[in-house]
Amino acid sequence: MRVVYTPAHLRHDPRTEIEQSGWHAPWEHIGRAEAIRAVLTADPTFEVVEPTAWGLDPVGAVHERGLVDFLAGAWAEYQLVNPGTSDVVPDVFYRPGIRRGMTPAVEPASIHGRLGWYCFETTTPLTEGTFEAACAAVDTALSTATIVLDGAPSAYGLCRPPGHHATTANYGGYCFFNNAAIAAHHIAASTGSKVTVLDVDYHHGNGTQEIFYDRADVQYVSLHGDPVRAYPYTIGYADETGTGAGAGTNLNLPLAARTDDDSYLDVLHRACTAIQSFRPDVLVVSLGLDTFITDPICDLALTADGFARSGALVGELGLPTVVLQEGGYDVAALGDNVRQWLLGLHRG
Ligand code: OKP
Ligand code: ZN
Repeated sequence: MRVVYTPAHLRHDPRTEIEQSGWHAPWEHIGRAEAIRAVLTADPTFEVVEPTAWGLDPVGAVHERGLVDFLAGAWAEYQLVNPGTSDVVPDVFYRPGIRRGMTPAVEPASIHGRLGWYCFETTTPLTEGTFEAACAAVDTALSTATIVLDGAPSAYGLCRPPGHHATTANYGGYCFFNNAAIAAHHIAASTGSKVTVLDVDYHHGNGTQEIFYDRADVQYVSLHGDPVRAYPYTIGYADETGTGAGAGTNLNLPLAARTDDDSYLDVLHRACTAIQSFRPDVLVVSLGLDTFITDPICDLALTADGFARSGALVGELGLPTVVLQEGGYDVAALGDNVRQWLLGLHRG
């Protein structure tokens, strides 16, 4: 199986994460992707290849122009007013309530206002090379999709930074551009086929859901920690099923804390049944391993065997499958967990 990887991810190198009223070393860091690469490189089942460059057109097909332009220039613009800063985060967020009863706000002129206009939370710093790394993650996703469109049964893109929290117009949740959504849209638009995005990251992929919520040609199916207790809290509920032409094409399957392999596989089976009813031509998997039993920021209880069984169940769908990396924060286990999932897919 081909693995698409580029060292360009190293350019997104945050030092801090502001979370739960404190700050600490970031959970999402360069060591995650390097750990996965090390494990896959050591297994002859996998062949590591570099992505090709796609430019910004496929990004602009999914994201608002304003977000793309902002991310392209924000770090340099911020340095002009706050020289020497390394992790750039907003200190103000735009909330519609602040102008209740008035005309809606327009994008502010100030870099400080623009940070809070485009970013929705505090854990996603911009660093000097973040934009280049985010573009390389998109290149990785599109190159992985191309391997599958060219006939491989499956391929894996080691995307970093991850993508599924990035919406049409906003970034956050460690995500800048929505790699999986850009790949899914590219596949659907360039081939005229139907695509399912199956999101197995612990966190609900609010960005992917939002991007495809009114579309009939892309189904979104997600298993995730119930937003009653889990990030992103305000989206990811079971009654969110799609709108307009996309009515019925969104399926959220929220999970209880400590969900184990067997209960998880039951829910994944339901997800697969819904995918079969949609009859997609291609499957894109947002692969997060933060459902692991010892993940430091999540509360499910999957094991390596659960990942192998999950991959195999998805493989039994028999669909051309583009697997793209999202989360997973137990770095000591992350590489082998990815490997187990992919070997399961390969077998299934
Ligand atoms: C990215 B991915 C909760 C704070 C959550 C952001 C989590 C982003 C996860 N204490 N901070 O879906 O793995
Ligand atoms: Zn996650």
